[in-house]
Amino acid sequence: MPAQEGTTTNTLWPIIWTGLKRVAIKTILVSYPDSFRLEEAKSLVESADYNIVKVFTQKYLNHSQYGLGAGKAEEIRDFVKEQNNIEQIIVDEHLTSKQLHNLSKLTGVEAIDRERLILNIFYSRATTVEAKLQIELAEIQYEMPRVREIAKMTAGSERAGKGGMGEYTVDVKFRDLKRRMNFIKERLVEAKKKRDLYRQQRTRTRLPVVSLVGYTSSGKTTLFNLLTKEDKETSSSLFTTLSTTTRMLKSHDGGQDDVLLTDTVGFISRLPPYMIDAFKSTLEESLAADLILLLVDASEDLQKIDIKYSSCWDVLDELQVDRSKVIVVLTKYDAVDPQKVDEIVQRLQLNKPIMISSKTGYGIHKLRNLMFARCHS
Ligand SMILES: Nc1nc2c(ncn2[C@@H]2O[C@H](COP(=O)(O)OP(=O)(O)OP(=O)(O)O)[C@@H](O)[C@H]2O)c(=O)[nH]1
Ligand SMILES: [Mg+2]
Repeated sequence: MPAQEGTTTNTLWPIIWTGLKRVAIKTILVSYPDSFRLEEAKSLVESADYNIVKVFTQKYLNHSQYGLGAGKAEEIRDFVKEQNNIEQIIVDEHLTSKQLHNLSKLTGVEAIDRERLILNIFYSRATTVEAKLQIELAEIQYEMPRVREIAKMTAGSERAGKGGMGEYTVDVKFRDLKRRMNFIKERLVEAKKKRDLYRQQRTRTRLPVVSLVGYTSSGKTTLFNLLTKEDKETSSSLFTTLSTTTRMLKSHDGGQDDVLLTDTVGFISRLPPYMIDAFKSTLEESLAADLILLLVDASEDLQKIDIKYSSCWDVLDELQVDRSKVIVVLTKYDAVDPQKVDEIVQRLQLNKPIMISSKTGYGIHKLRNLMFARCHS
């Protein structure tokens, strides 16, 4: 591929380079009445640094015209008019371009869906070149089916070849996206080769690898920092970590029995397959470990724990992880009502529950010993 391909993004893909404005955009959130979905949607919006002015809920977000029902859409239009400062509507579901366009037209403000919101968070958080490429790939996969849809909607109103979305322009845009996608895929393959090489070198030194995986915000990086004395960013926002970090973990008796510890991107429910796909190489690296610690935030309520736990297994199964390599670790023990522990253990059907607190150090010594024992057995 010619070198300048990597720099064409500016005109081809303006959203990526515009990124997120750091000023809090005044937003309306439309989500479901069920508390898990609603709370998670709120956390996502807050993680993107948007300011939620009002929340509207709807049992179904699959109505053909706007996603939400026409009555609710009109209610939102009236609210936007009345407030006069709303800049954006976020709908907590996958919507088509047509539905977003209709909603935007009705209310007079930009409308985005859950996937665009997650992509925005990913993009604002990505720090490595590889993570940025993975996100751009997901972004292209999100956008490609929409190019033709938008073209259909604007057909007749713009002339072909004049910068509108005529047939010719659509073909050009489609071809550009495809070319960019292939270019990114090649770059990602190169990056993967490099990482494979590092991994082979590590294999030669025969150091076992332990990976921390789990739902976003389950406490992976906090535990990683505690064990490796690193200072990686942690926060209550979702998707704080988007790339993989590996560090050596020294055994107490020094030298031979060291292991490598890996921290990586977190999971979330209702993540479309193309997004899992985009992060596949990052995740595969972690999942090729000798031991996988699946972290579960035990401080939350049972329903949340349940949903998040099964979402994690969905991703692990999708990536064909060997279940016998996985050990479940309940985190944030300091914030759990001790009476609740039994209920969690029962609900998740755990055999030998491991509980830790990275805050107080509870259970950390035991976990360390278990890791070393499993890796060197
Ligand atoms: N009370 C308590 N809070 C914790 C503990 N471990 C982590 N946290 C908090 O949980 C939040 C998320 O922690 P992170 O370590 O960033 O979680 P993560 O799994 O790396 O999250 P992502 O990178 O977004 O996937 C932070 O606010 C931490 O301070 C713990 O043992 N006890
Ligand atoms: Mg993290």
